Amino acid sequence: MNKEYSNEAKELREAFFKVKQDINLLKDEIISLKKEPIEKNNSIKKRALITGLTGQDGAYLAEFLLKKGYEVYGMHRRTSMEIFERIQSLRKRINLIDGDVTDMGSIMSILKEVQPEEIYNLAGQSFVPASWTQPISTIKINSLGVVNILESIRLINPKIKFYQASSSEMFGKAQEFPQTEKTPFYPRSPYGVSKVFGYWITKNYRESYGLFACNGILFNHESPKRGKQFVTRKISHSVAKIKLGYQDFFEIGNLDAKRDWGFAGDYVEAMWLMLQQNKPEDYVIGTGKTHSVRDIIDEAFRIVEMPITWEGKGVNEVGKHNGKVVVKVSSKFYRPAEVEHLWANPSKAKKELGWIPKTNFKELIKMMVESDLNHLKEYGLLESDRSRLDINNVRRE
Ligand code: G4F
Repeated sequence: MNKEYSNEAKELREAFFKVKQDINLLKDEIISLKKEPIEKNNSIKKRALITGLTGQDGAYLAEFLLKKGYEVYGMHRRTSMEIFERIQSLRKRINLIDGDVTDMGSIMSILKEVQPEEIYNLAGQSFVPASWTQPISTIKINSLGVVNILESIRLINPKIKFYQASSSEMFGKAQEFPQTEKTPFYPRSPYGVSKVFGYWITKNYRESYGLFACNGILFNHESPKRGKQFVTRKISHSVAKIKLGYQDFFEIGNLDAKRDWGFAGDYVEAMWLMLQQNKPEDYVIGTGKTHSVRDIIDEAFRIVEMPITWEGKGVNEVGKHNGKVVVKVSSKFYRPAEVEHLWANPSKAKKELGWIPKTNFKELIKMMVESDLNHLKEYGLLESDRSRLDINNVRRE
């Protein structure tokens, strides 16, 4: 594990692991097809368009809709480096289309060409801290992107059903606990503000033009496919690296922020259910339970049998295992304005959609930590992982 490699050897090793990864993904695809055959559906295949296909939710939703027998079209923004990691095993079954929600012309052409019955708008700048450094582009994608799609639907085919990925970040400095569809919004970041616009314009097009347009107000939803900058995955990946000796400690921000954390795989079903109702409505989707960032860290270390204790206060607080520091608080990860506590009341979704989350908090963290452990054991710490790390924090391989 702790070996030095020449550049050539490093490249060969990466290429070898890439091939190994592709073979495993193919195996997974065959297993999943055997285990869960496409539901028999005698009617003509429904066609769905997903924007933001390459993100965590896009990947789970595409998989879900394929199992339901849909023809799935995935819109993605062309970048110099194509990122299809999360949908690798589904790629052959999805129709990929280049498009950009900030460019209305591109959406109109796609709607004409694909003629979808349902559109799931999952495209977005979803990392809250980035919305302070890039507020304008966040608003272009998260706010103007929504009205571009709604206008395209109105002009091309107002019968298309539309799902908008709204967010619990809109509640921000929450005005009541737990939060329902009626709780007033108080966003605390440019991200939250951009999502409030997306929410209202969706509701407005429903009320103005009779579009079948729904807001799913999703609370935090996580999985092994979550980006490593989000706190749950940052913790699961860091704890797995510490357990395997790749890293000594990791740094974290506000330990006491509380969220209602659920499993993304469960939440995509709720998105689909919203578009299958007789009437378009908005729904809060969450588990109804909250945990702090500290709870996630405690649980993740418990899973790898390295229980920790906490010492100190504020930015001087540390988490120790057997007297050795494994977690350090750093103000670097504090936000200009924090959302301290979000807690969902998903009763309406339960009553009207018949939706309930299947995965609890402990199962979610276990799934994420085990996935990171298994991946690291199989492929080691790849250069692609290393480039995203704080190098001072990592022991050389
Ligand atoms: O994992 P987070 O970055 O997610 P956040 O900001 O709650 O947003 C996520 O959920 C929203 C739904 O409510 C989505 F709309 C949004 O797109 C995204 O998916 O941070 C969660 C909490 C925050 O309070 C943050 O301050 O964890 C706290 N935190 C503490 N230390 C940290 C860290 N967050 C990150 N990302 N990194 C840290 O080191």
